[in-house]
Amino acid sequence: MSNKTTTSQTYARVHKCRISPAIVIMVLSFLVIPACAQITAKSALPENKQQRDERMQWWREARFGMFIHWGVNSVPAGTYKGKRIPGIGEWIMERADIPVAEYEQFAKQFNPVKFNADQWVQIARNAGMKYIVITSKHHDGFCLWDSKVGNYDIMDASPFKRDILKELSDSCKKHTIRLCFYHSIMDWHHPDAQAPFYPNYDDRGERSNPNFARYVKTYMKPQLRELITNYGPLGVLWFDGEWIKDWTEPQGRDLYNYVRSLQPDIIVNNRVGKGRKGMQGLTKEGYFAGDFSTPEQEIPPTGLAGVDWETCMTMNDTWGFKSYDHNWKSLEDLIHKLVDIASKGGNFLLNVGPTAEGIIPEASVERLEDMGKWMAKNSESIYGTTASPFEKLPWGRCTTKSGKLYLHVFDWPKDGELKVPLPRNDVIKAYLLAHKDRAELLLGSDDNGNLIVTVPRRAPDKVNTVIVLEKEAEPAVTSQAKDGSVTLKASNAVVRGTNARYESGGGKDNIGFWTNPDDYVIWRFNVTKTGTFNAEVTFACAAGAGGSRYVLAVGGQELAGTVKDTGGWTSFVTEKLGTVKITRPGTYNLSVKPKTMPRSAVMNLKSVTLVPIRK
Ligand code: FHN
Repeated sequence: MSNKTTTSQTYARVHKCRISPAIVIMVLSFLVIPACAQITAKSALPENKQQRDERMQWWREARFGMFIHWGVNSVPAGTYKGKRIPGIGEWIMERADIPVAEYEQFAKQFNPVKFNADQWVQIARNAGMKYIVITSKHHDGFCLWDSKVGNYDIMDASPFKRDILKELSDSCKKHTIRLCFYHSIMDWHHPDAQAPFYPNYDDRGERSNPNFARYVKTYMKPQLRELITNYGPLGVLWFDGEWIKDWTEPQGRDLYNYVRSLQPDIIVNNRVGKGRKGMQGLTKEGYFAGDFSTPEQEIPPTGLAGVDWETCMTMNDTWGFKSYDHNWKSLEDLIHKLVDIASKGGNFLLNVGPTAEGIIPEASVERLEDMGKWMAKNSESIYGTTASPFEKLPWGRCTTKSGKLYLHVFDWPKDGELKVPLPRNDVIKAYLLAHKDRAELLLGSDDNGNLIVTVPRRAPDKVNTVIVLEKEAEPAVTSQAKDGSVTLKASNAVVRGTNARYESGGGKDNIGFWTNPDDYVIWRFNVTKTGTFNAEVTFACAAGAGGSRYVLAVGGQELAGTVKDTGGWTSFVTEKLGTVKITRPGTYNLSVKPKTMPRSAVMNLKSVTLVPIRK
């Protein structure tokens, strides 16, 4: 029997083998198991925070990936029977109401002889992309690999007869790019899935297929096993099409655990289950399967602390190739989007839609090459960075990495002065990231002590010039004691400024040499038990050296103090300055800043203690 079987036979063959009584029992057991499986699936792969952080690390540091939407839909390329079909190209089967048997004719024409996996991988790599997510199977059901589970694939249903995913897998290994697969849960070709819904293959979740569970068990899961075991290890499994009625959260959880049981360190997006909130893509409150959120064609308005998310976006208006869609985003727009997303702590998955010949459109290649040129000089400000500490910046965005702030200047200051809402003393030095010798830029401050960076008159890079601020080290975080108190010792403080410094020995264990009133002291501490606290300052001051006024600031509250003589630089006394309220658990900064220094020095500061007031 030739393998050129018709659709129903393609899958029926799989089905027919079940008629025997053993099969019946097996099917019944299958129906029973799922319920409990889902329950057990919930805890099939316990993982603590550290293990999860290790699994997610490469992905979080990568920040930039290539999405590839490719398949049979690139043959009609947006036109059907001479008519241009509106909307995204990969939906032509649904949008033009093309019957399965007719659509299969396009598969017979899908022969991408110009496909070159190395070339594609190089294009991604040179653009600065760290991973590739390709559509192993999109909604139209066509599979880009040699599947032994079904015949609607590149080997059996098209004249190409080369395993595209195999060639990509080999190339990604060669060029150290992570290969990831997009996989559609919705399937407009499979008789047990949405094929019977013709012409409304995607009825937005109205209709149900009584055999859908069989599609999941005998087709989708076995194909996922093929993809993970024969083409892996994979970076991410990027599910989609989960909005159909026949797909449920428990099935999503089960599939999540099934996939991770095949490759424990794989990462799975939040479209494996029903947790996604529409195109905004964030995961709903509550327990939903999936490792990261997936905003589509949009960027969250603000950073999302502690949330793993990735915006996927087209370079024109379609994911799959459309011969007449030339509405390409500009290079400036694409770089600004990459930076905007990184500044909010997210990843950018930028799409290409290759032609039916296997060519990535020139307009995409050009833009990726130019993005690569920018990344070649500035990728330090993208890879491994975290979200900006600033709400909004009028001239651009900011990304951070240990002790460094990367200021991404989109709108260059005409007066050559870049204003940064940051205390001048928090910054050691500033330089242009892409400048060959990283010459230091002049630092100043405005009347409020906020930083002003003097920059060249003309923007070195008109799209986005990155200025690096090397920050003073951040203080180590002090934890709250069991009794709820917080003791901030001088040894844990960080001094901002020139003269004051920590000194120890000879009765000293304090911040001393405080002869510059611009110098100030900072601590960082963590609170789990909130409440009202007495703020107590332990200090010493030699006779006649007192009188300096200072401010203790924490959590948006300020307490004023005046240093009195204590009789010697090591005669420490503790003084209650006042009370402060800490209403929310979290990590806080506390600073002690002089306002005046009438004598030669401010004080020797030993510690600040926050003592909880018992109700
Ligand atoms: O329907 C798909 C669409 O074709 C494309 O794959 C995008 C990419 O994220 N996802 C779905 C629409 O949300």
